[in-house]
Amino acid sequence: MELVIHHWDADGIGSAVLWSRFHGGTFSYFTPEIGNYFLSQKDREEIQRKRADSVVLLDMSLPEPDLRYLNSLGPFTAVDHHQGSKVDGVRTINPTLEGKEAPSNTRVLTELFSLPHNDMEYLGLYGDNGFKLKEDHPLLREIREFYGERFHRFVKAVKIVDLQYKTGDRERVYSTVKYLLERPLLSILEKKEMVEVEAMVEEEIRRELGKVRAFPGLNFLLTPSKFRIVSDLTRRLFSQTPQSLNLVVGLQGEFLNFYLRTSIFDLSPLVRRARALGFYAGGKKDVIGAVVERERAKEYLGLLEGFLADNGRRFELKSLLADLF
Ligand SMILES: [Mn+2]
Repeated sequence: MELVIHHWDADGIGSAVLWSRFHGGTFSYFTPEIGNYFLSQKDREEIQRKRADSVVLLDMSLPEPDLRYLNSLGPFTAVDHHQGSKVDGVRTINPTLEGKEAPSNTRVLTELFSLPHNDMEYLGLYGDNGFKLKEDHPLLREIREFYGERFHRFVKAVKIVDLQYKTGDRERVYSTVKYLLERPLLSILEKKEMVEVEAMVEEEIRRELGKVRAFPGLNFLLTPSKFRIVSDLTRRLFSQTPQSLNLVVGLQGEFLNFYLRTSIFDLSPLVRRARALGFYAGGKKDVIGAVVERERAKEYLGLLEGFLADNGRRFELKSLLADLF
């Protein structure tokens, strides 16, 4: 049995399908705890229990120690298109590391296997890029040409596939891989169990938004939801109050998921500072997201408070989360 470890989003799901279809054989599927771009101790135990003959990692840039760990289990290959560093001794296929264009991992696999253009390729391509492609972008034109009058149904199907992980339920992600191994992408629109997720996620977002605490210059929400909607919640708040700090904290097992969005100053120095301190953080100018071990939550909040103070805004963030400590 080969263990396919893949990202939980549309590109990761499409990649898992392409990989197993092309190679044939028996596969088991695994995605790290949703929201974590690393392997937790629990993840490692589950992977080890599977006793796979070989392991492949698709569409996920894991930290070097995790790559070394997977490599130590037996034959291991990583296929990816994210920025990252090449780890010596780990078989890696990643055109991005060679400075080549790779808009999705499903496209990397399609080219690697010399396949004709296909549904899974476009699932990943649109899942990763669709929302940011301008009307006249060549990729978008290519997809429109491929689907013709079915284009709108395609877009909807990608959205449905991509939404499954938002429930926080990995089983839904695995079911989607299995479904797509057997049936065409667009048929997912007739599958009630898949389509219902859209309304479930929307309802959860609305319910959680009702709990936001508004302070002068700050919107704060601590959400216990098992849904992976912290970034969506932050984006919704930001769209209403871009001039405030919009901070959402999600409870995620033994971790806390922090998201901060604002337009009042550039957050990218904060992203760099957080990473330098060893936090799993990412983001850009107007957003920073981080997954933080509970024991380091105070330290992370201290970092935020310090950065905000340097920019002339004083907030007592630690007191907002006092219940957790
Ligand atoms: Mn991807």
